[in-house]
Amino acid sequence: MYSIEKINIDDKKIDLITIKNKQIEIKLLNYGATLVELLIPDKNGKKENIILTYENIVDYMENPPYFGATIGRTSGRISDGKFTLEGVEYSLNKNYDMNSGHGGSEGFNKKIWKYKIIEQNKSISIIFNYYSKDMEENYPGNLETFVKYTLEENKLIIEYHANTDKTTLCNLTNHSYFNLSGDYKMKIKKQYLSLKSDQFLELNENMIPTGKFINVENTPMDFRREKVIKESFDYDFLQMELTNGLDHTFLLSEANNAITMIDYKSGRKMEVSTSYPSVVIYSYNFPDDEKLKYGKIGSKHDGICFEAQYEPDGINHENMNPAVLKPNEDYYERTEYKFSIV
Ligand code: G6D
Repeated sequence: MYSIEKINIDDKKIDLITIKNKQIEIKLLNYGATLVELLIPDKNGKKENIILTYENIVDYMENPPYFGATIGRTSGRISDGKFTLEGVEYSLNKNYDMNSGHGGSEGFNKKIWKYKIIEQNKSISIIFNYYSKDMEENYPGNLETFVKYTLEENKLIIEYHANTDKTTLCNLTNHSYFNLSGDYKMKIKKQYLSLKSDQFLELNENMIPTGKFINVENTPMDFRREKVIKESFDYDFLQMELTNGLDHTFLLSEANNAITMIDYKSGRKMEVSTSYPSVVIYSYNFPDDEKLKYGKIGSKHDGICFEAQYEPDGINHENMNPAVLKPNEDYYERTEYKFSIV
């Protein structure tokens, strides 16, 4: 089932699309191919929202924390906004201090995407499509991008497809902030996380990977055994002082159920599987009084992002995935969120 609400914001024609099956309901915007709400039942069958949502749709036009947005062409920071491809140096717009971040000043999160909805026997999907022109934000190549959200029983699946006519960078992700308590009744600190990752990337003071892979053993970054998230915040650890919380790239040792988050109070469990080699975990470390739904004001650690992707700034490091897409190659990545009750 689906429905569409038309909203005019200045000269922009925005659609708010609701899609649901028996277990899950999502709301999306064609602006930024953004996930606005994600409702799933708790242990008593009560459906509530498990991602951070702005009270007013108009706030998605700027959206500094990138709530629910599709990030492109590249997720995370590119050091100094510079990279070299096939001998040519490119300079991106620097919208993150001295760096470029999340696709530049006007990333894919600020574009109006075309879309179509496909209803099948056991699933319902929405496919968003955006054509990014050669040298948009100073990235080379015309890039045709598709982001497909599918509801299938107790799963939300996000698939990314892209093609280019010139060698370029491509690293697409979704930037939803999860909080399984439902309508964010409780901070994420009291929720549990396990992560199949043995190593994370060290960051320098500008939040760019130094190129060093650190073993998680004996650090607060060790989530190999399930633990309450607060345990990691309570630790004195320079890497987390730098970022005011979690804002790090973890290399995944296993694709299947790589991330598990549980809220024992509501009984909600989310398992994330992905084809991407890593995930950036960001714990909403710098809220800015965002006006959230249910009359709340966004505050530190109200939500946590699991941005499955290639390592940010990989193009500038020999030992990382560069996230380069060549003509005649098909970019295809898939991240699945499976919901159940514990
Ligand atoms: C990303 O890693 C980054 C953060 O540093 C940033 O501030 C946030 O998006 C909005 O996850």
